[in-house]
Amino acid sequence: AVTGQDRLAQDFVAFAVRSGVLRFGEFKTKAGRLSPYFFNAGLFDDGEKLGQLAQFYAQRILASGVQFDMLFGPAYKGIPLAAAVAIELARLGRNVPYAYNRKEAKDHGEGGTLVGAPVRGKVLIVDDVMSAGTAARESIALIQAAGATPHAVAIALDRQEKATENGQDVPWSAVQYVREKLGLQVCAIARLADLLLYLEQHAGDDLGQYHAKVVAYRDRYGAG
Ligand code: OMP
Repeated sequence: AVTGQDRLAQDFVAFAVRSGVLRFGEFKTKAGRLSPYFFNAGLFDDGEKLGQLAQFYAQRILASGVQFDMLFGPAYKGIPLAAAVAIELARLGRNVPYAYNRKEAKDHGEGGTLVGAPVRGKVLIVDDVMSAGTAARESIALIQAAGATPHAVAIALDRQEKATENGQDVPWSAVQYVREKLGLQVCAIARLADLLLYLEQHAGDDLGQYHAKVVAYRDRYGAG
């Protein structure tokens, strides 16, 4: 075994590749970068994959020791994630409330933009990927507006790349910013470093060719 290897992260990268969620080629990110890899959590698209994904999140969350009173899933992709993780945590004996937001406020019926349990206490945001951190900042603002404490973020993949501010690259990553400047705990099932280790260990097969491309991407856009 390689030192520093994180079993859960390696198993997760393998699962994401097998599921077609983690792909290699040429992709444009939200920040406009040309990336040799892309992680599309929307492709965990059947009950079995979603259930397995929830197990990875729940294991990472519980092993991290992070404190939380409830889960919050940001619209849209965070909604099934938070729901699935809530089910898995309950199955493991840790039943907590969960809530999510709508993108459009309703002006009839129950009204408002928040759905589910009342948002209070220490909130754990469950989201897919953190690149530049735009999505995380929106969730933090919503939780604060509800009078609760955004305490932590659980994500599947930390791309470990430079965040952008007003269209400019800054030297730190979104995860570093959320941790150090906003004071939230962040737990990621896997990081770019785990993905690189996975590619290194598959040097002999089809995926091996992408190792150098991902290294070049990290050298250009990687944080810290
Ligand atoms: P930020 O809001 O900038 O942190 O970017 C996170 C979002 O980028 C995700 O919610 C996705 O919409 C998208 N994304 C991925 O889903 N997977 C990737 O591998 C890369 C991105 C991205 O565009 O940076």
